[in-house]
Amino acid sequence: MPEHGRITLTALKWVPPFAAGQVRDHRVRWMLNEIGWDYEVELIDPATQASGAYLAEQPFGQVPVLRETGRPALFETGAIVLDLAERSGRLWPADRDARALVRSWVIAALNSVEPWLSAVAEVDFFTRDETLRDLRRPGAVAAARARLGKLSAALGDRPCLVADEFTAADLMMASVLRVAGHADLLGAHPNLSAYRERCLARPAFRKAVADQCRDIAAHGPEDMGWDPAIFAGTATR
Ligand SMILES: N[C@@H](CCC(=O)N[C@@H](CS)C(=O)NCC(=O)O)C(=O)O
Repeated sequence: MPEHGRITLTALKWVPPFAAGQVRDHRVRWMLNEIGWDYEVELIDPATQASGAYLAEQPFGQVPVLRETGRPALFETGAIVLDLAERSGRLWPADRDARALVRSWVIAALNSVEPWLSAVAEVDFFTRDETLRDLRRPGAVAAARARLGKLSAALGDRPCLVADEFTAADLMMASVLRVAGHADLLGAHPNLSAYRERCLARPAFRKAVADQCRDIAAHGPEDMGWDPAIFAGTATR
């Protein structure tokens, strides 16, 4: 029996340059690269995202979806990464209690850390009104820094979040710690910065981001059905 069926991952055909390398399918690419399972990528556009067939796989029309022959299509990066870890036994501790902690940390990354960092990114990248931005930014940054302070204390001087080995928990947390990476939110916590850099130095991560950026660079806003004038001066090719 082969270890897995034929795998296809969905990703966006194009995003503006600030988002290239950040789109969440990189997490699943990273995990698949760590495991060494082959996969194909289907690049999609808003028309596909809005189609009934895609919404039946991903109720919110987002990427990524992981399709595998003989299995239901999976969505939500946390669920996909945990599923791949469990099935492959990679980035997945042998000890049952350690595995329970990996689940806790994957969910903590997505539920207790990412929203605070996303709030800063949301202000910086998507709030056009300068007055509103100036009003909201200090609070968002302070809240993110407070949350990262707690994470820094929890990590302490350990190399990884669970069991002193790189697990799916570290993959997800390091990916989350890239959100709002432009804002130097980790500056006050050298242990967190070093942790993030250690995790992101892994070849499987570098390949995931390089592959995503290559796919995006091969397309433009017109491939998403968007007016290129809106993105004038930002095209990546
Ligand atoms: N919670 C979801 C979030 C997925 C998500 O936000 N995907 C974004 C790209 S990073 C997306 O598809 N955005 C396009 C859209 O919402 O139309 C997950 O972790 O899989």
